[in-house]
Amino acid sequence: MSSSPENGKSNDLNIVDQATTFFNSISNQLAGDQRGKLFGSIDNFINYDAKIGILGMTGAGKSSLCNALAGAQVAEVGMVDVCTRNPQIVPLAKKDHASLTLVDFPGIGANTDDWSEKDLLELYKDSLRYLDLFLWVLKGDDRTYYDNHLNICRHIFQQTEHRENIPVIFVISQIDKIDPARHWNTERIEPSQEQRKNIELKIKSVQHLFNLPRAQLCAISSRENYGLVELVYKIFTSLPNRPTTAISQSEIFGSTKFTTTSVNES
Ligand SMILES: Nc1nc2c(ncn2[C@@H]2O[C@H](COP(=O)(O)OP(=O)(O)OP(=O)(O)O)[C@@H](O)[C@H]2O)c(=O)[nH]1
Ligand SMILES: [Mg+2]
Repeated sequence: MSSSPENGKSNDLNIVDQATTFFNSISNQLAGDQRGKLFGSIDNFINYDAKIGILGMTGAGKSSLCNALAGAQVAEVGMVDVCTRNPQIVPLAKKDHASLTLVDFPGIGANTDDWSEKDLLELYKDSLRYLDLFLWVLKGDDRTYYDNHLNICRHIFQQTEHRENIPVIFVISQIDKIDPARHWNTERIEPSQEQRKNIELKIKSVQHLFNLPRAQLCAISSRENYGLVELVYKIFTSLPNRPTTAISQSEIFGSTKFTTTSVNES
């Protein structure tokens, strides 16, 4: 797994400066007008149709993240059982010469009738051919995933026959549940001081485990709409300058294994 800077726009100081100025001018909550302002600016950052994959173990919060970014219930969320059955295409933003599309993948470990673990790993590996950026989602309040998770993640991203440098952002999700969970500051919609300390410890432990630069990590809560603006900043500054493949979106997503949804803001 390599970091994005060699590959993505993080190398391009103008883009980073521009993004920093832009993001400093907006509030931290991704809501209402803000979403339009943010995604309406994509053509300042890219000039192609970017495809962003959301990958990770089942229950990590991938579909919830899609919904939070889209500001609408575009993806089904499973409260108890495995949920996403097929990769789902979520068009997030579109300008004349640029667009952002999310691909919400079924989670690893799901073992459904639709996908065996082997097929799912193949589906993930195949996505290295066409996705421009990956979000690998890890559940923030999980303690036991590490060994298996790490192996699977490495297995997928060390497919150098497809790609030299793979832009991946590791998203630590559901951080409102990090202990002491009941201390979440509901008024300010942010973690309490005690939670912040534990979130920082979690970030450091994932950073160490996956051997990542801090810039490739983000801590979010989709439920509380927290950390999403920072995540979008990282997405914009990590997307490569050029698309990964010249194959059109309709060709890639035309196959029956993908389902498409449209975003109607709620
Ligand atoms: N408290 C809290 N719960 C969350 C958050 N994000 C997701 N969840 C819950 O976590 C559970 C799983 O969420 P999903 O979004 O369906 O997870 P997934 O990764 O898409 O799961 P699969 O489709 O099975 O791979 C659901 O009960 C969600 O409500 C969050 O930010 N905070
Ligand atoms: Mg899902």
